[in-house]
Amino acid sequence: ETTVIPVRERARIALSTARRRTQALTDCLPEPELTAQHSPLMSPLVWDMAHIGNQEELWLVRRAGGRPALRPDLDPLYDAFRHRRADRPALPLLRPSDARRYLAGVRDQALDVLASAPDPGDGFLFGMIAQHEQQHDETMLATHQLRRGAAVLNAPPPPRTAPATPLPREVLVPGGPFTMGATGDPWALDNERPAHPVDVQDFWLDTVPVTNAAYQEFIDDGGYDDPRWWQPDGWLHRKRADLAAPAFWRRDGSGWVRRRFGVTEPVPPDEPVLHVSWFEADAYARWAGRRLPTEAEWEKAARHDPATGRSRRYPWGDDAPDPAHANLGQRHLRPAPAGSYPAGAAPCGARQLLGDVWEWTATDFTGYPGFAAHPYREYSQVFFGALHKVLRGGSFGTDPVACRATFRNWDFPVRRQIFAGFRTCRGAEPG
Ligand code: AVJ
Ligand code: FE
Repeated sequence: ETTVIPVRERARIALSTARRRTQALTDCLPEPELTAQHSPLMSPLVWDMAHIGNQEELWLVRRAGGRPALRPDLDPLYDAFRHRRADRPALPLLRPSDARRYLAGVRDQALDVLASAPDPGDGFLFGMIAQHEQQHDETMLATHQLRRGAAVLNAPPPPRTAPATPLPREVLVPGGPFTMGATGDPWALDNERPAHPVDVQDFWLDTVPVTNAAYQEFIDDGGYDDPRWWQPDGWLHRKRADLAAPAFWRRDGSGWVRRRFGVTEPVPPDEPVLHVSWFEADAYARWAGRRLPTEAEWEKAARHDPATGRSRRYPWGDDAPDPAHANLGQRHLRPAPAGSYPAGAAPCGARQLLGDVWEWTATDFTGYPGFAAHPYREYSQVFFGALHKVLRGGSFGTDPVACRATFRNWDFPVRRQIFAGFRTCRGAEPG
């Protein structure tokens, strides 16, 4: 049974949910921590705050509402293409109190536009802006992970729903065509479109993401010191960056500890590995005699229903995610043990495809056949090409509004500050 929420209501809820999260991530820090740059990879949090407001002003107040600009003077400061992240602290940015006032003023107008629109249609621009704010909220959560100093965020651990008896190591995803890309999801973004058929061969996919324990075997086996496992670029990067373990890990006697949101703790063996680059994921897979799934393989595993031939919206069906399906929405500040969330399993039997950790795929980020930028080239199109690898599935830091089996994320193959892990696969012998 599904309840149909009217578009206006759905948009209002999505916007206010995002705003509560933005506030939770910024109200917990004193002003100097909001204006500081915690890592050259990240903007100061106060830049994310006003950038969220500026995008909302551009797309909801000016574009959707046709209303005059509130603060046109802010456009160049908060244009992500104008200044690199490392240069942003030196800009004459709004102070935190002014950024909060700006966010609130824009929101008042945006909600008024929503309420007074003669016909909200499918509410795409409102959905896009709610997703944009939530994407920055995940980025701000990564900034929290990078910052030094005592913990300020707190959340309960995920519930223990991992099975007592071990799951099969891998599941078979049957070959044949399936529909890739958004099918009837009005808030799907431009890079998820258009839906198109893709043929995928039979393959065996890890039932769960690669765990810390499995990843430690790669470390213990000298995986970081053996160029056989690494792509040439990856090996160069491994040398130059002196990689020896996932980010935030440190040796402690005979074992490992990790820093997680300001707390140092033993690395939990049964959790999906987190904060590894694409190069590390790719090297692990080769060491294991396997490979990363392509993006199409990942999506087929996550949504193809062999019983009906249909592509689902989520691994478990079309119903919106609830807390039993997946570890999403910053309810917990860590992945759940591998094998958790039986209610979120895909038809092929794979678990935790959505939530917990983003999963690196083998595929470069490109447009689907017939791609059309919408509503602006700078969301996706300018990132197409061999420089970025696709990630799928969302993490514990991803809000459900910005997570579905078609959602595509991307990053450079060296990046580790995002909440990324991976799973591996291998081809199946035909017959
Ligand atoms: C889709 C996460 C790669 O953060 O660069 C935010 C999302 N785009 N503002 C990013 C985004 C514009 C984007 N990612
Ligand atoms: Fe942005």
